[in-house]
Amino acid sequence: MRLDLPKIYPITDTQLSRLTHAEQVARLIEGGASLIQLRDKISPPREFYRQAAAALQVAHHHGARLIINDRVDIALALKADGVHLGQTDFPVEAARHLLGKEAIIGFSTHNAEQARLAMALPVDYLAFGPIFPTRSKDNPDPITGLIALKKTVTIKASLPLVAIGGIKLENVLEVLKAGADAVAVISELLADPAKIAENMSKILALALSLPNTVGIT
Ligand code: TZP
Ligand code: MG
Repeated sequence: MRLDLPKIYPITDTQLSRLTHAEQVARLIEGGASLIQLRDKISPPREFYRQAAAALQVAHHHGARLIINDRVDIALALKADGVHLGQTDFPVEAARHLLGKEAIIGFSTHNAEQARLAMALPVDYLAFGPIFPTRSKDNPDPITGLIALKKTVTIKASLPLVAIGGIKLENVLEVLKAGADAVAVISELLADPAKIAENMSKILALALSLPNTVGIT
């Protein structure tokens, strides 16, 4: 069944926010987030596991879903809602085998050809980007821009597509109008930790103001 993605898909970043994953999750949920990805490129696995366990408790207590970036083992051990994998990460077929058919598996793509090839994989959504310049990822792929996004939207057919990279209040509507089903956001939500809930709720309200998004959160 096609995954129904919320319009705004926040991703945590402990370096940027200076908050634990659980604290970020709590504030994002307060702002209306219902699907959140935990991303941690610096903590040792033991620490990421510990923090992910706490974040998952918060998320599930509020009926929100949590996706773990990269670490299939952590997702499996904690019964998280799914994993997000990149082009050179753990193979998505093997992740599906380990996590089962109910798990949400997201897969990063950076050009139309990668998105086309991903159609044959056992994944539930595609990420596509970076759409705009971003400082939240080391060695990002080349910027795709909106034209490549529009082209990819026409070929991806059956899978929901999440646009990522440099998405902010000021450009979220053009990204959604270009055909993205959802947008993933880091810095616009987390750069000011005191305003995480407020910024989440602002960008969600804006995304939901588009006519075809009514009723989908
Ligand atoms: N993958 C492509 S761009 C990106 C990731 C993880 C970072 C997006 O962060 P921001 O701050 O919303 O540009
Ligand atoms: Mg990865």
